[in-house]
Amino acid sequence: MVKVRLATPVLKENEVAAQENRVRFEEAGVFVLNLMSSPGSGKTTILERTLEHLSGRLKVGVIEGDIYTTRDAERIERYDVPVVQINTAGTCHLDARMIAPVLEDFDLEALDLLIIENVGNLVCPAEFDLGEDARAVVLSITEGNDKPMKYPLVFRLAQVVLINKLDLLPHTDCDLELLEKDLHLVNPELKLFRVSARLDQGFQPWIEWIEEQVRLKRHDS
Ligand SMILES: Nc1nc2c(ncn2[C@@H]2O[C@H](COP(=O)(O)OP(=O)(O)OP(=O)(O)O)[C@@H](O)[C@H]2O)c(=O)[nH]1
Ligand SMILES: [Mg+2]
Repeated sequence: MVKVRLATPVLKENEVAAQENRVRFEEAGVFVLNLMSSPGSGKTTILERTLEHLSGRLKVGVIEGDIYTTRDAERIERYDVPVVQINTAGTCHLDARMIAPVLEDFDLEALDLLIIENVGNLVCPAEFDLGEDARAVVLSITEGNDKPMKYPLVFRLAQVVLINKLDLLPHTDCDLELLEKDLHLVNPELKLFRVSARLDQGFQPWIEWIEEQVRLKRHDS
């Protein structure tokens, strides 16, 4: 039998760093959301719409995780919120040790919400706790109905799934009811929101969910 030893220490180290981040977030009373998906599902577009909806309501900071470029951070900068880019230089996910140093770049105490856009990848980011309060996965309907069953971990560890690109429904073979049924088979606790980031549709329940989490976090701290 082949023994695999490498992953355990890496993940253990990550857990220690994630716990330190969590303590920092608790002290600051900031609600931290880890936004994950395959490449191109619409994380940044959803983030843009979310920032528009939350403008004047919550103080939001953003960490953008990307392998090489600063393109997503440049898109977010236009919304006049503090944003920091992390380039992972080839690594397929963010980890807790990458997050810790960039927290110095924010006035965390002044923020209500910190959104971390993870690297586009449905597999690796799921393995790495960043110290966040909640995970939201974006799943666009063009990716195929089988994704919840083929990549269950990311959905199992999430609290929310945003089913995106609803405007494209007539052009796909997506069965929305079946997709939602499979998501709930993988994780019965998941909150599901149907949205079209392009048309800015379906965002109200998502925004209300965020505002409720921020309120709860303030009371906890
Ligand atoms: N039709 C349609 N297109 C969308 C929607 N949301 C995003 N897109 C498009 O999908 C493409 C990818 O969107 P992004 O927001 O950059 O996706 P992402 O998940 O941030 O991508 P990575 O950061 O590269 O993983 C862009 O061309 C968007 O305009 C939507 O609701 N409907
Ligand atoms: Mg993006």
